[in-house]
Amino acid sequence: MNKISIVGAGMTGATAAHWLAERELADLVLVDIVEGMPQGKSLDMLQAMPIIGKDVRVTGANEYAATEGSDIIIITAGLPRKPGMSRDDLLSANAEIVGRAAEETLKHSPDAIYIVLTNPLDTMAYLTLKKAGLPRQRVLGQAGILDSARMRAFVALETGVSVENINCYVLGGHGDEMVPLTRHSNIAGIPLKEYLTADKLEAIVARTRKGGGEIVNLLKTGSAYYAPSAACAQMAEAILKNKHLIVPCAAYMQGEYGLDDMFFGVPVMLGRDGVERIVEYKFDDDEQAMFDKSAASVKETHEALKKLVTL
Ligand code: TXD
Repeated sequence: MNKISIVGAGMTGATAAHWLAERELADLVLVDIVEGMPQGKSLDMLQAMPIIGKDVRVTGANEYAATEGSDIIIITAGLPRKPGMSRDDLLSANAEIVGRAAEETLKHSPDAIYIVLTNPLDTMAYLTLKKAGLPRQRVLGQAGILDSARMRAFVALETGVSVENINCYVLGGHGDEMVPLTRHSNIAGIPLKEYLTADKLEAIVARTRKGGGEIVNLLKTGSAYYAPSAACAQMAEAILKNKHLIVPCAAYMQGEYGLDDMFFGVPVMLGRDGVERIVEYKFDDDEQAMFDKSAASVKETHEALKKLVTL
């Protein structure tokens, strides 16, 4: 059986475990600093397995030793946003937490592939890669599947067509400057622009960009977790089943799209080795301008990180 360890057993981490257990992909370990909480949640989840008929062992711990020999490490430890906060406001607190999680887990699982969720996402993935000194194949950030799913859900609400027929691609950094590619998005192969008026499409794009903030404002005490953790489970499945699935993920750029030494949301082919390939779209001028703006914003957060920690 494969093994997946999740560092941070809060809303996103525990819900990721839930989705992963449903997929019967791997034994699961939840790690958190709160005493008893990961143990309690995992025991509860373990007791759900006979009911849903999945042979998955779920354990909880406060120590990293429990993550020994993991195939995948998911990092969701850290603070979430509260109303009025941007993802970048979380930088200094989360950098310390994620840096330590990356270093400690690597000691016990030298071959693991990392999926990072903690915000500010692109920069926390960058930190993980640098702190752990890993090749780029083995570090991914989750953002693009979620941002694209938000757009898909809004298009489904507007058109009444099955979510399965709706293909949307949102690239770029995981922030308000993200890049929804309406020209590449379609419903069963028909361009979105033929289904929706320009106004409707624009409203969907705007709601997608602020999709996370809309939920933060409703919840008031935290941020979204069902959809982010479902996205994370999809990535883990693509890796463990060696699916060669192309999905938007944050990956380390080495010249692709003209970007270097930074994480950014691009279409990535996922397989057993992690990042197998980065797919390059051809952009028109407007798309390129959005892409550049988003990249500049992510670069800025990377630079802020470098002032805080030695990488
Ligand atoms: O799509 C995405 N990338 C995201 C990102 C979508 C949802 C949430 N996203 C980010 O993940 C969010 O902005 C936060 O930075 C993290 C965690 O969000 P979550 O909503 O799960 O926050 P919680 O419920 O507060 O859980 C965080 C847990 C909590 O149980 C803490 O005790 C724990 O992290 N924590 C730690 N665990 C282990 N080790 C350390 N040092 C630690 N510090 C805090």
